[in-house]
Amino acid sequence: MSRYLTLAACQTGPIPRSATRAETVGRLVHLLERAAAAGATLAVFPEMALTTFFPRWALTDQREIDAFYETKMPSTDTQPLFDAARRLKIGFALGYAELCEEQGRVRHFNTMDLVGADGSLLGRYRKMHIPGSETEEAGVTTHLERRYFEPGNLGFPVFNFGGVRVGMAICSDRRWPETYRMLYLNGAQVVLVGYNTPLLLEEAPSIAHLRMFHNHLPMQAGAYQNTVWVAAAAKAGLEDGQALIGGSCIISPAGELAALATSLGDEVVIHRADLELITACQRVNFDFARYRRPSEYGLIVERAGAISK
Ligand code: CDV
Repeated sequence: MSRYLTLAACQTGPIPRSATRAETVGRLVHLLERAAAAGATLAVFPEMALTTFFPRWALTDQREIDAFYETKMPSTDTQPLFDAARRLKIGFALGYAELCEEQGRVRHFNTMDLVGADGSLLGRYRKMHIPGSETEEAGVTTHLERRYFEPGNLGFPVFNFGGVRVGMAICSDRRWPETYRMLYLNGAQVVLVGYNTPLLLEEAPSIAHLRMFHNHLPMQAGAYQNTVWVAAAAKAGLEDGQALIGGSCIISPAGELAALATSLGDEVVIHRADLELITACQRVNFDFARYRRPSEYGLIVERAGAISK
């Protein structure tokens, strides 16, 4: 295994509802070309990178809703991305809305696929932490992911990408420490994250200015506390009337922001990740097998929320 892996976080600007899949895939191929030209061999695209972030709307027409989902990966529309990976010798992780049939029923997942540098499908992750609600609440900015997706059912898998162990996480997943710990314990060295984070959501006005801080804080903590590299790609800018935060980045196992987006548009954020830094960080603070106390952590899997007295 080589000591270095050059990572690319391929941020996109808004993907309007009016864009065709072919147009959007064309933009993603262009980003992949820029990433490969800069020396990257593994890239990550945002959550739901093929469509507008439709869970901002309470849609009711099932045909209209189903048009946002992919039923096949690759499809005729997405095949150019897989061809580009093979041509450019660069792998990628792609977030999209997945519609499939499992256990005799139709399922909807918020999914990310990992594709190898030969264009083959290496693995799949389905978002675990589905935020928001199913229906609109009066006076509240809506985030209706629970209307459109069920929680993932594939665990926190880690895949072999040319000798490097890679896991994935999708948007809200990045705020939960369990995500990184599960991926770390499954052997991850690199965690690829895709996200769509609205700039404004209902929360205490006194902390509204901390949106970008709260974007990076859990990813930096997750990287540091689990000694993994994190590459995170945002959808950014004003998409169909809603401002998305951006801030795509690459974070080292020391928790440092190694590279950061400077725009709210299509942009490639690159960093040559030193995989040896993982061992160095483990040496200083995190000899996990020696110091962790799994026998004392039972509550973490027994309870979802704290008990109220
Ligand atoms: N797409 C997301 O999962 N968004 C969530 C919030 C803002 C609802 C996020 O953590 O960014």
